[in-house]
Amino acid sequence: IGSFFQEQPLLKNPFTQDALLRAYLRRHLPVQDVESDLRLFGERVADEIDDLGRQCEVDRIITCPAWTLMKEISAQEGLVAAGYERRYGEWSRVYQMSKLYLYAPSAGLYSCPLAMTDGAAKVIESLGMPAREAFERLTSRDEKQFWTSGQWMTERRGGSDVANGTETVARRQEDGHFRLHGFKWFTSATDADFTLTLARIADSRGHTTPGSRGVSLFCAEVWGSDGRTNGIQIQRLKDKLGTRQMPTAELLLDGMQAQLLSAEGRGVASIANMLTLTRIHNTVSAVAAMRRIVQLSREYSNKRSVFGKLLKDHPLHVQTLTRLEVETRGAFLMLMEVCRLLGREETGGASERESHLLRLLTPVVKLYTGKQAVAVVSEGLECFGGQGYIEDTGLPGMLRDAQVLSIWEGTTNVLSLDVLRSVSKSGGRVLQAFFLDVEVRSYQKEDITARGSGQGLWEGRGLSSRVYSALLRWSSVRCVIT
Ligand code: MFK
Ligand code: FAD
Repeated sequence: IGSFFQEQPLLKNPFTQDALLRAYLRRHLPVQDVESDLRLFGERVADEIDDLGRQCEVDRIITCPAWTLMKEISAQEGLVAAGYERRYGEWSRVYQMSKLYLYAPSAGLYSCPLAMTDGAAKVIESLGMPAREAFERLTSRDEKQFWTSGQWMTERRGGSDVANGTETVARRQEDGHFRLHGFKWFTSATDADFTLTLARIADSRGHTTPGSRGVSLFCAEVWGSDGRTNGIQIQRLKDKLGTRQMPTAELLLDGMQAQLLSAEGRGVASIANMLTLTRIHNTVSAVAAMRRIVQLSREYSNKRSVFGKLLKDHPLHVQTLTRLEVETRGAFLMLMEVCRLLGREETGGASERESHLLRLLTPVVKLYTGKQAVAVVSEGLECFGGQGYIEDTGLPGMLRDAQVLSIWEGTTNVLSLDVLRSVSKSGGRVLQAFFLDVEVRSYQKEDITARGSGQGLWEGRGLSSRVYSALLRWSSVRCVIT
């Protein structure tokens, strides 16, 4: 974090500080290697990465050295690779996302390109490896080989309504490749090596098919071997409320050479795998932001003295911290459940019920935590009094960055409609799976209390079924209102 006049809260190892994460892993993934790796990585986050995160600034698309270092760290630490090496079988995603959860709040938004990189790898894998070399680079631990990916979907006429809003046209070349012409309105982490994008294939007369059936999925390298862009003009950098650590640009595609990835006309359905992954990453960032502000607020409460005693000794302040803690714990458990289900599905161990649950819970957890991150971080800033509003502390940026979490990767209402889509496409089976899950859990009287902090204050009991019901009810209410 930044600088304080008061005695400053210290960012300590976020892994050793996180009793819930440690308890969760001890229970579900009790592997010494994982514990040691996350402990070491937590030290690296506190001692090295957090400082780099604050240095990340951009000017045009010249990124700072810290941004480049973040890319190297991401490869070295296997922040994407871990999801595909599957070293811990069905728990590999839990491991990978635990690591990203430690990383995200210190990473100067490098979590964004990693989310898209993971999503691109997932799409390539799910389509049977039509771009094997790219897949190997996207999932590499070698910093010289490692590529990041963009996700260029949004155009001026539509970010939510991609199927109707896509105007980019793809012209087939004699060698089987395509040249893309169009305008991409929002492209984040635009310094990426590679990208997935959508376009309409023109027939020999230059005509395209409207609507979803006309949209196909492409991949492309962003830079040529001469260091110049691949038929791309950077039109403008967005002047944003937050996420200022990374470039978000408007791009003119002026003959970008691209490879068709999906079947023709299956672009929207094919990119859905990317959306599943990036929405889970979004949730990681949301919950991690909540955890970080709670950790810092709690630390500060041991240091700031008001009305003759430390903040931690004022019951009303402790009540505020406790509410934030409970909210964060609920969100964390929901996130981990989704990661667990993803890991099971990817390793072939998921039952039909679990696949339905994954489909249903992914939009629910993204939309819910996107909103909660803003509320929790905002309340967290207040725990620092006036200092929470002062840029020197590094805290206001957390609130600005949280605000995007409910907008990108699908707004709250669009995701509420995605919940309805999952219900209708499955003939209601996602809901049956959900209620069965709740029933099974209440029979088992599963106690998800995580102990270990040594203070009863921080315990949260039996949240799972209540959190699930609340999230679903909340989402359904929004759908009905919509
Ligand atoms: C820090 C962490 C995160 C950082 C990443 C940040 C950087 C990137 C920021 C971005 O914002 S990238 C852009 C993100 N854009 C969106 O999220 C788009 C929001 N819009 C939607 O989600 C719409 O629902 C969508 C465009 C996906 C579909 O709208 P349609 O055209 O009304 O969909 P339709 O016709 O119902 O479905 C088309 C097909 O897709 C269907 O398959 P079939 O053709 O086989 O029937 C659907 O089942 C399938 N589909 C749609 N959503 C799906 C899905 N399949 C699985 N899962 C889903 N969620
Ligand atoms: P609109 O679709 O116009 O939405 C406007 C409002 O209408 C919203 O409140 C929405 O909830 C509501 N709405 C839309 N449809 C419905 C409906 N059917 N029913 C009810 N309400 C509805 N995109 C990329 O492709 N790649 C990127 O890298 C990228 N990076 C981004 C970075 C930042 C910082 C930001 C802010 C955005 C980024 N985006 C990116 C774009 C982002 O994904 C879109 O802005 C988002 O999906 C919303 O689309 P839109 O802006 O067209 O809003």
